[in-house]
Amino acid sequence: MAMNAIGLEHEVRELLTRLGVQESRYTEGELVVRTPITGQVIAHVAKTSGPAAQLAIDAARQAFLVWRNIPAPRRGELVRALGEELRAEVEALGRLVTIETGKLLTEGCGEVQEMIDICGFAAGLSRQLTGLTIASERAHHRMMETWHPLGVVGVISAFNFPVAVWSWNAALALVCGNAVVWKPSEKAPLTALATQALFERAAAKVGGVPAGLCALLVGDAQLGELLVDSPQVSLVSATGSTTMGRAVGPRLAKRFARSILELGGNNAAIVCPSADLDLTLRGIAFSAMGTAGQRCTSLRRLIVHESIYDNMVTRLKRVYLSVGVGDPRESGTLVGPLIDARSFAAMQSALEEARAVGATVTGGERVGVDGAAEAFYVRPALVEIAEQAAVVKRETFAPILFVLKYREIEEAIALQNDVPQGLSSSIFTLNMREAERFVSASGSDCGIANVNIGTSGAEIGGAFGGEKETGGGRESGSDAWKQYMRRATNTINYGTDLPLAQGVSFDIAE
Ligand code: UN1
Repeated sequence: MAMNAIGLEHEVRELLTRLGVQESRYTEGELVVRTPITGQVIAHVAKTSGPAAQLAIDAARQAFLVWRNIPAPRRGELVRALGEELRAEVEALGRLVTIETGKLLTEGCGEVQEMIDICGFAAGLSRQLTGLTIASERAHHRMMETWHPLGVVGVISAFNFPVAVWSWNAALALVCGNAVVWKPSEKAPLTALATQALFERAAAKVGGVPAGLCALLVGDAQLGELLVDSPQVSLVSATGSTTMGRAVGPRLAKRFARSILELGGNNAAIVCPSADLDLTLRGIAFSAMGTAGQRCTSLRRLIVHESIYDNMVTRLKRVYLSVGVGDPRESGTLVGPLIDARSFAAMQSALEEARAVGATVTGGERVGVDGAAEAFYVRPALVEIAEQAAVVKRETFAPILFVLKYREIEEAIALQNDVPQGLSSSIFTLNMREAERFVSASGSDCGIANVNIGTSGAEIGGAFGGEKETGGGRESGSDAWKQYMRRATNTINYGTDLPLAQGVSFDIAE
């Protein structure tokens, strides 16, 4: 396949200009940005220095002191305006996401749609930040809960959803009255610069937004550490590997700061004898091969009933051997490139490890693409394996699908749960007992448990996150907003007496 490599750097310039990013921000810097589509350099971004990052955190704190007193529905107007800017630029920002991460154009635009959706959700939420009233045991007393902004919210995001994850956090944090300081992945600073520019555009249109309310720190892990250790940052929401979470979590706990951790996933789907196999095949294909297996929700393990195993595996092999691998901008492509050489090496070493324990691997080899010698394209790998060996229990951020066989549903659920991670899971069945069992207390132990859809591609309306080594955080919809606020319990005495709770008497003589 021929590829127009020369045009990419020029296109990036055009997109960034259109999205409002100043040229000097991406031409004069020490951070070298490559596109995984060809492996070529497309920009040089200036890193934020330590002192500049500290100033940004200080400014965010000052902005918070103003922002917290602005009524929430008015704060919602800023988020609505951000959603409008994003809506106007879905194509441009979506294309930039594709160039920077290598995901398909439909997925790049889908990511921006996810941002628009959460802005809509948060704008509505800005009029629904409600609290409870609670029956008091004392006469002429009222108890209630009030929710208040926290302060500065730090967001650390990964390369694979370079902008949507920021928006899940920022949209909620902003309507809740917080300031936001964002440290994106070093591999994806361009989409972050563009998103920041769209935010500034929205803020200018709405007016009255304190300077420094949303800040962007571009650079390496040290800037993330600054957010983690800064006493001015009340909550850090971090997305990335379990290794990163192990470093970040205890440091935040040490200073009693809040954390939302979205770490590794090792998501499985169970395919039962009654499953609609055509639908199942499509569900598996999207979750396992979509985004080249580089979603935290990607399907990594398939647990198939022995009665349909051969049929399922034969059909899957056909799909794996014929799926279009190549330039994510081309319409025939379903699997784009891996992010970089390290990711390719990790995939190859996982496949080696699987072979060493007797697994049969279909696919997995590097695919040559014309004009992209420095890029890493792979055929997705289907790996038949007898047991859930160590390599299966680890998250390898690449398109590897391990296939296991089961006999009894209990055994399948036990296999599904027998990994350290707990993000997403699915069951494909038309048997309501199996489906209900799977979503019950003794079923899947994950934060997401689906029936007859794959493990990836969650909507923003639900709370997003997982259990065990996935970190336990929840972002996005439902009541995830509560994590971005502090709760106060208020007891108000509107009577003339002072009764004490629990019937305690404490009468003083004057
Ligand atoms: C991620 O991979 O970090 O459910 C997030 C999904 C997307 C989000 C993935 N909505 O696949």
